Amino acid sequence: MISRLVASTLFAACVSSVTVACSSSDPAPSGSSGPGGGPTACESDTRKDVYVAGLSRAATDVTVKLVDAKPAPLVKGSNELMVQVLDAGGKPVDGATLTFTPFMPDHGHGSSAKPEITPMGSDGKYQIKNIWLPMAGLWKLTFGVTTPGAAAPQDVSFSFCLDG
Ligand SMILES: [Cu+2]
Repeated sequence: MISRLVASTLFAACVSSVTVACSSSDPAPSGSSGPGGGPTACESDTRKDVYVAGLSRAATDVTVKLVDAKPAPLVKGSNELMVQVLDAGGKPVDGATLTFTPFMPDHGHGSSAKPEITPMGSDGKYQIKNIWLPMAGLWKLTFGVTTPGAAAPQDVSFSFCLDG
C-alpha cells in the first residue's frame, strides 16, 4: 500500500519534468509491476533488444554496431559503450560526427549526464563514456550519425530494459 503510493508519486514527479532525471532509487520492490508505467519486469517487455556484443542496427546509409559494453549487458547506473560505424557497404567510417541520447519513452525524460564521445580514429570506432541511466525500465539509446559529407544525421536506436 505505502510502496504503491510512493511509486505513483515518484512517477508523477518523473513525467512532470522532461529535463531532470528521476530519482535514482527504485521505488518498487523487485519483481513487482509498478502502476502506470513505473518500473516493470523487463522479461515481459517486448520492445527491448537483448544485448550481445556485435548487435547492430541500420539506418538508410549507416549501421551502428555495438562492439563492447562496460558492463555487459548495460545496467542501471553508469555505463560505457564502444561502437563501430559502418557505411551501406559494411566499410568502417572514421570522421563521422556522433550524438548519443538516452531517453525513457515511458516516462518522457532523458539523462542528466552528458555523454562523452571520443572517436578512436581507426576502424570506424567511437567510445561513449559517461552514459548515466539512473532508473530501471526501458531506455531508448539513439545515435545521431553524420558521416563525412552527409547533409544530415541519421538516427540509429537500441532499446534496453534495465532491471533495478
Ligand atoms: Cu524514468
